[in-house]
Amino acid sequence: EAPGTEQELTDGFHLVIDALKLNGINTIYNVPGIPITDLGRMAQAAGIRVISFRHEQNAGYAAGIAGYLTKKPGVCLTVSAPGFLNGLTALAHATTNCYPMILVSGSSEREIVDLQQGDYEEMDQLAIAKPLCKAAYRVLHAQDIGIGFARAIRAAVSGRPGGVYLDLPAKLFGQVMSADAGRKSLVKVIDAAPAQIPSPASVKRALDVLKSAKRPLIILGKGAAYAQADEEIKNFVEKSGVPFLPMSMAKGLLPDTHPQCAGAARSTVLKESEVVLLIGARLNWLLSHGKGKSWGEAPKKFIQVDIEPREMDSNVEIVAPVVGDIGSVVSAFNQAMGAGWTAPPAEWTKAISSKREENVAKMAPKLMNNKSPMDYHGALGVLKNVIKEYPEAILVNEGANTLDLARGVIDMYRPRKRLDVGTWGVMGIGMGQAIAAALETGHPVLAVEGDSAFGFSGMEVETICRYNLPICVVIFNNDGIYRGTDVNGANADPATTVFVKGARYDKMMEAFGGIGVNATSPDELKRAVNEAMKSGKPTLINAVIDPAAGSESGRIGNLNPQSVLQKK
Ligand code: OXT
Ligand code: ADP
Ligand code: MG
Repeated sequence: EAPGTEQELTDGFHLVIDALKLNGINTIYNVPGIPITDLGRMAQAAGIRVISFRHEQNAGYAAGIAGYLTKKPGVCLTVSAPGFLNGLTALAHATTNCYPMILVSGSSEREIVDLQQGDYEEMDQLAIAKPLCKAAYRVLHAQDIGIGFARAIRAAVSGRPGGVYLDLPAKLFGQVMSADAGRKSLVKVIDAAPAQIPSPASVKRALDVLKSAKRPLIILGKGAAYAQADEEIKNFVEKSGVPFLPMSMAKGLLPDTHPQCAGAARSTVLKESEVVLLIGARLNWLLSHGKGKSWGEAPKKFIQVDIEPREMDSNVEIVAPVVGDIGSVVSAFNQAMGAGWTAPPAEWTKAISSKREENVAKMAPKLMNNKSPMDYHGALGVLKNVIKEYPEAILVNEGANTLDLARGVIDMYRPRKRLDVGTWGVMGIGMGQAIAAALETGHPVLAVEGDSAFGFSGMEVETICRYNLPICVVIFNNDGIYRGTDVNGANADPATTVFVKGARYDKMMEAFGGIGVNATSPDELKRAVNEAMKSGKPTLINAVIDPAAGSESGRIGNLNPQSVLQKK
């Protein structure tokens, strides 16, 4: 180049930021450090929201649920080896749950890592990430940043969504190239998640099977909620007249109070149904793999709608597989049904309604008790009314008893308002998911947390206060995991499942300037939550629950292996 002619330059830092912005990614969930601290600063300066957490796992859970809520990949940014590994659990979780997410991690010198010469935070991150996510890529040259991000975005959201790992070695960020060539190297991903239209034959086969059923059932899973085809799904369910059972995170896709909702008659519909249409729900452990005692004696026929062809016949035979995206499939159903659809026999729908009414009536008085210390039902009765009053609020929920009982008690009214532990039943999603939900939707968040569950991400209450988010955390404090009453007969150590008795989690929130409340009765709880929902101020309520109230593993105690030798 001739001396004196100044060429406009760009570098790896700026190309990463430009690639994100070009593709409409406006938020990064991160923990700063070498080599990505400046990337975070520059991204913030360029107008991207950079949310800094206290631990990468929580940033990762935030990114995953942001992906679920928005259908755009949530981005988590971490440092090398330990930061990467901290984020990796969340990436695996996103993949397991079909949430689109990209984990972007800085990494050490390739040459030194490959020769294993002991670099700062040395680790072959790409190799480690690969088996735990949907796709993993490394970018070595600044001119490939554009294509690297395009691949990552498309891999995360197309087909069955999932987690993608993107490895960015430290050296990449400082690499310089001409700004013009840099701009040209960027890729705007066109139609990142193309519609996948089902074959007309598969649609007809599915409707024929459904129509022929005397006792049909629709099961809605979180794939159906993710699809954002809310109107189409509602129209289809209502037009069909078929009872529906929402999986945990599909609650609210249609209101739990909808006359066709069979959520409160779960055992009955699983046992007695004859044809089951799965929409965005897998026949995994949560549905007892589609067989065995919970499915009863009556022979079943399964129809399944899913974007992933390999999901079909994964556990039992699927007589009518429909492969496509849920929006396209359900609108094809709606069109093909025409006007002449007859509702299922009243005998079936009435049997379900009466079972449902029976269960609801059985539960109602438990929800009204004003015991102190509280039991689960007394406290949940209050929270049920809060969500009824604020149906736009997002409910985040984890724990064992705290999870299982809240799922049953708290009715949901709108789609994608219930966010919980997902397919793995993982503790630790709480604060990350609450923070992302507040940021991505602008709605208030109510996080209902077991005291153990909360502990996995509790330090993020500082993050909640720092960003002044409208999050109300209610901790069901029963002094331990499942219960606070276990005793160790062998030595002076506490039993493995119990915590410090009478702990005051509310003080943690006060330490960072938020509002802390200790609530010992349903009345106190009600006052505190209502105040939090009204004020929108970061709030943590320590709800004192009877330590004897819970049961081992909540409703899944049957999954614990038993020892015949164990001395009781
Ligand atoms: O029809 P029937 O008669 O059967 O009745 C059903 C419904 O019809 C009825 N129902 C209703 N009745 C009336 N009204 C209404 N509105 C209504 N709605 C429903 O109620 C019953 C039950 O309905 P449900 O819930 O739908 O059905 P069911 O049979 O339970 O469904 C089966 C499942 C499997 C689908 C369901 O149970 C489910 O989704 N379960 C998920 C369970 C789960 O994921 N649990 C979390 C993991 S447990 C555990 O391993 C824990 N750990 C270990 C650990 C984990 N997980 N992660 C990590 C990273 N490390 C370690 C730990 C540490 S839990 C845990 C901490 C626990 O302690 P905490 O302090 O946090 O919590 P507490 O227990 O509170 O102390
Ligand atoms: P749940 O836990 O609620 O039962 P799962 O996570 O088991 O739900 O199942 C979700 C399913 O939805 C997955 O099999 C996934 O492939 C599918 N899925 C996700 N998004 C879509 C979509 N847009 N169209 C079709 N299927 C989808
Ligand atoms: Mg507990």
